[in-house]
Amino acid sequence: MRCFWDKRQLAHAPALELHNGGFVPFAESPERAEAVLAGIGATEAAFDHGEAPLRAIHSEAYLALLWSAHKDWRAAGREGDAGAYAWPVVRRRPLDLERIDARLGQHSFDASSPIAEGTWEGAYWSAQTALTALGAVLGGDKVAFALCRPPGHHAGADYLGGYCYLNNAAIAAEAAVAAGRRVAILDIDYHHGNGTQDIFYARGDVLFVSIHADPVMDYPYFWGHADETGEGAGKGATLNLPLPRGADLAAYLPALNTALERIAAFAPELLVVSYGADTYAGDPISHFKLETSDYRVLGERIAGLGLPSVIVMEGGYAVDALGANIAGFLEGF
Ligand code: Q9C
Ligand code: ZN
Repeated sequence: MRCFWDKRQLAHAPALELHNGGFVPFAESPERAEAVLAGIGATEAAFDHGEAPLRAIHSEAYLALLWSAHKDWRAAGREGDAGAYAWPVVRRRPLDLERIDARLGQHSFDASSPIAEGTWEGAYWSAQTALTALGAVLGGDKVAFALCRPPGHHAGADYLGGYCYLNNAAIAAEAAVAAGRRVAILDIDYHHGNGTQDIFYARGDVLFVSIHADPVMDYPYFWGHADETGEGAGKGATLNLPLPRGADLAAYLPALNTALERIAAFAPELLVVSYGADTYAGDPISHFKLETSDYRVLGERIAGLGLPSVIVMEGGYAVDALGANIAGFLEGF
């Protein structure tokens, strides 16, 4: 399988995140990418597709903020990484505010996704890596892997969160639609892919299916409940399959079968897989019980759809096991 990666993604390296009442080392570290590279072997560099595919998903105001936030933060006399501390949850108005703190609040849904000096560069090349993997599949490869970090599935059209800034999977999916393909997205990260869901929620032309920790118990809490099924033209084109904490392979496979049946019924021409290995039993921030050998099974089952597929990396924070957990999935696929 062709694997794509761009070392400019390493430029994104926030120092700390707010976690359970204190600041701890940022879990979505550059070392994650190094671990995956050691696990999967040779990679090909990303090709620059420019900003147009990013603008097809994200708003101008949001992209402008991502691009300038760290500079604006410094200009305001701040040290450390940029991040919001006030959010317009109660009083939402389309205000055109300039203050960096206001703009960060308008475009964030959590406080654990700092914007560091290299965040734009890292996120930009993460998205370009997904687009390059898509290009390989559009060019005739049956499957390609995009080693993307920062990840993307929590990022919406105009908001960041969950270590995500640009929604790599959505950007690739929309580029595939623009290339004339009927597209389904399968999200198997531990966490619900709220950003991807939001982006396609009112659209019937892209199917979004997610298996994740029940948001009654786990982040991102406010999305991913089973009764979220899409709206308007998108009614029925979102399927959420939440699982309880502690789910092992035996608990996971029935949900995967349901997901695959729905995808097959949608009859897509291309599949985007948001693959997070934070379903691993040893993951430090998650609560499923999949083992390294299980990822080969997941890869085999999803490949059984027989669809041209772009696999986009999302989470996975057990760095020592991450290389094997990604490589096993790709080998199974
Ligand atoms: N105390 C991805 O896997 N932190 N993002 C939760 C709970 C955010 C995970 C903190 C987890 C985001 C792509
Ligand atoms: Zn996750």
